[in-house]
Amino acid sequence: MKRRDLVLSGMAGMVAGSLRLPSGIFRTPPPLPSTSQLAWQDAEMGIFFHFGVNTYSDREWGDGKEDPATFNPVNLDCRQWVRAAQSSGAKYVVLTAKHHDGFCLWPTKTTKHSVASSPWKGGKGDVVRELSDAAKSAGMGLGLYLSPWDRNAPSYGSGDGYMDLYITQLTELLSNYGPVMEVWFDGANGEGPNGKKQAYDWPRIHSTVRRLQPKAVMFSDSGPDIRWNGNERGRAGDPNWCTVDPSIVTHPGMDGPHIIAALQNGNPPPQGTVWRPCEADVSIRPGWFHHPAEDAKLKTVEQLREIWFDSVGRNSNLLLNVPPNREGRISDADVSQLALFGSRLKDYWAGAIERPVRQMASPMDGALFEVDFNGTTRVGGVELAEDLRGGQMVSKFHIDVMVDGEWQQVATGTTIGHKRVVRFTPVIASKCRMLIDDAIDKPTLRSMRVALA
Ligand code: FUL
Repeated sequence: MKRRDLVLSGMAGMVAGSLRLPSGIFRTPPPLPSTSQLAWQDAEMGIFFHFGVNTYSDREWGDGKEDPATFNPVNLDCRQWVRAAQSSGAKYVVLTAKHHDGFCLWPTKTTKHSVASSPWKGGKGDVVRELSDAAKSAGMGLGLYLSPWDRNAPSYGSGDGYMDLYITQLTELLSNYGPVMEVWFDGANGEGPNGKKQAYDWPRIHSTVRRLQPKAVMFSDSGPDIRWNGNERGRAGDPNWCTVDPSIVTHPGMDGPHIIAALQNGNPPPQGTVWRPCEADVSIRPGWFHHPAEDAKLKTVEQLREIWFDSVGRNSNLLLNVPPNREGRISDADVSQLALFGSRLKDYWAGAIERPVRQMASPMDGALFEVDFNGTTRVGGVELAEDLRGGQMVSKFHIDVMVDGEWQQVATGTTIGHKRVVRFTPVIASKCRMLIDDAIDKPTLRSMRVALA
């Protein structure tokens, strides 16, 4: 959106003084995040655990005919999962409580196709309980994935009959395990055991979550609270708006280039009327479930770091899948990779220059935010963050550094949002500044830090 589209109000903005930055207001107020959405965006990174009968059958999609007797994680240790997750810097975990095969990792009353029919702990085990306890004591958020597609439930495809079962499962999960931060609805929707497809009653599903866990955010292609990023490579779009036009992706499972573009980029206001930031999911391994043949095919730490730059560094959360193995543990290779990834991220920001942002009047057509290094230093990247409480505003900016007393432009960017990281060829400089070239309305910068190189 261009400035000429704004209704100029003449009001003094957050960006003060003689600037010619848009000082307009919306005809209608901009979409704003809820407290839960903001808290979730601040969490930035989660670890996904795909675990279930597929772990034992060595498949990615079970057909629902798996024998529960195959499920036996003799050394299950969810505290080890959570420790591994934390070492990467992640703040929440998400478990496949039920994948498309219909096998439930908690002792549900709705079906025998669950841990209760397995030999694990004599049928008295409950993976959801163990993970929720481990996450709680580590201070991590808990997310639960409950696949709407169920290839085991005989009622699948029957309409209300299956919806009743699904709502009961959701009710069990959201009533018995303490606070749930995120509920993950997968877009995959195939046929059930009778060859029938099910029409999902999304309003009923959403209202159940709101009633039982009002603070949880709901993920799906179409939200309602957070959206899929449009690929399974963990890469967010550029630009990436937290706001969307909800009439484009109306339900999970839609496909086509304009759907993917909407998921990747969102839509700026005024077309974007709903706050629905994105989550980028990707697996550390080729598959989502653990397969021994993939033990040596982990993404490198360098690849993981690039994924972080292209997701968290582009106004998206990152949900990195690290699948537990048949023993019920995260394999050693994955554990080390997570820890190394976490420390590489810390290294990148070690010594970063982070001062209270100085907001200055600029002779140029934009707001100016400047950081003085108090001497010269070699720098190679900038992290910007908008204060989203007033909405997401910046649509174009550039970065200059001062070299030998002269400003040099080193990077340009589009949206900022929760976080935006831009990297540039390392340079020895004495100051760094960010200029906003275009914005929806008056932006407020939350922070700016400059990475040493
Ligand atoms: C997809 C599923 O079909 C995959 O098995 C996996 O769970 C992935 C995260 O979402 O839609």
